[in-house]
Amino acid sequence: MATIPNHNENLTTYKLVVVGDGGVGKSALTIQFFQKMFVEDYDPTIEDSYIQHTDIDGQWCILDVLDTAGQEEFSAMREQYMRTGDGFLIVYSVTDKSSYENVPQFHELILRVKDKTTFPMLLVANKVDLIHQRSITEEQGRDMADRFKIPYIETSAKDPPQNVDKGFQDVVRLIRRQCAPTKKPGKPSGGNRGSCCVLV
Ligand SMILES: Nc1nc2c(ncn2[C@@H]2O[C@H](COP(=O)(O)OP(=O)(O)OP(=O)(O)O)[C@@H](O)[C@H]2O)c(=O)[nH]1
Ligand SMILES: [Mg+2]
Repeated sequence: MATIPNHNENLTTYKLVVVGDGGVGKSALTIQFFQKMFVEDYDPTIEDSYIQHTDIDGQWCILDVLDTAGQEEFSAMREQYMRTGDGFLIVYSVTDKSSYENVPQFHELILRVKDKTTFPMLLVANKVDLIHQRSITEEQGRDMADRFKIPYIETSAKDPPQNVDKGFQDVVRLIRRQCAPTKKPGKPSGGNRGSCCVLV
């Protein structure tokens, strides 16, 4: 059984932002992760946020996830929410070619807003359960991720979920890795326990 987290402890908060075109499954993934259910209906999001204590690799933390609007009419809000993110899931649907083609726009905007050449983010190819409607192959997805030097994951928010928890957890791992103290030669590895940067 998992240890009950001590709420008085100074837990690290990770702010994750889920971006991507409208209808690719950002809300379905987020709701599957937080509420363990699949939302069948499409109800376009304006902006929703979810917060939860969670144990990732034996370290408790607070996950604060912003599920954003993919629809073009809300695109003016993008820079604002990107400023707040510690890590990003860039989601496209393997059944929707234009959502794949729009990935570079999200990637570029994140780097521009953060004024960085790299930032913790994960390319998420969602709806892989829809095998017969698939128009973007795994190879195309991996090529895009390699081009941006970011990790790639294939997911399905539909029951039974595939890689949903791993997607969110992997972004936290990327943030932690970025924050981990560099190992000095001759010194024992301290890993990234007791993270060097509290992101709250
Ligand atoms: N089969 C299948 N359907 C999915 C999956 N993920 C989402 N959907 C469906 O796709 C539709 C759109 O999903 P949403 O999660 O609302 O999409 P969104 O990216 O949040 O869209 P916006 O809020 O407009 O940006 C819904 O009908 C979902 O049930 C998936 O992995 N597999
Ligand atoms: Mg949504």
